[in-house]
Amino acid sequence: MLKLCGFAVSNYYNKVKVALIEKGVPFEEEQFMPSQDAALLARSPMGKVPFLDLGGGQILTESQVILEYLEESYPEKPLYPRDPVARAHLRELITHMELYLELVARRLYRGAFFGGNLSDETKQVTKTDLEKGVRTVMRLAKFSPWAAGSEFGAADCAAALHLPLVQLATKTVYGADAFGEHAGKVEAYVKMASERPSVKKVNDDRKAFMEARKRK
Ligand SMILES: N[C@@H](CCC(=O)N[C@@H](CS)C(=O)NCC(=O)O)C(=O)O
Repeated sequence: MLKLCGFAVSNYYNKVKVALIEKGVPFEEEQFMPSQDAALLARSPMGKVPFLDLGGGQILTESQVILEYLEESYPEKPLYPRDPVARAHLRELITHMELYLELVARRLYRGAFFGGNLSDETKQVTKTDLEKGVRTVMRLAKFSPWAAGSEFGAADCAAALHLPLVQLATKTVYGADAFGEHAGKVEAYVKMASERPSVKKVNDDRKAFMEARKRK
């Protein structure tokens, strides 16, 4: 059986978990925290999570690579449209969302979630970069009602996990949502997505993980 490795607070781990649940693919989970330990590096060369253990010594890293593998291996419940142009646009949206929004907002996570210090320069440069990321994502996303159109798909596996994190980080650091005038639209989308059983499951698992951590 496929084994999804990582931990329940990781948005990239949860992106893959939502895809597995949506596609109805059986899987197990094994907890790994990101690190530079040799044991993890032997499985995940950057020491990141998630990674997917396919069995037989085959391991895949990088959430988007894993999503594409799942789509090709389990096509019965597709998360991508058939039309090549629509497929490409969906991939384009995910790429922009991750490169220009989530990865940029990630610079704030240490300060927003772990009590670390952020320099004024980091805050300022990140704010400017986030404005560009928000502009590009709002131009490419449809939210009609799902991120790439009328069907829940791979873009939602990413958006449902990344967008609320970007909102939370920016509200915490700047006291204002990076989505600015689009904040209400994004919030409505996130709320709708969070009612979907796959997304609800990963959100519940994340809360349980965090509660268990607090008790330790
Ligand atoms: N591009 C990677 C990003 C994964 C990622 O950054 N995961 C975080 C946890 S949410 C991590 O492992 N961070 C540790 C690190 O960056 O060294 C993917 O899509 O899988």
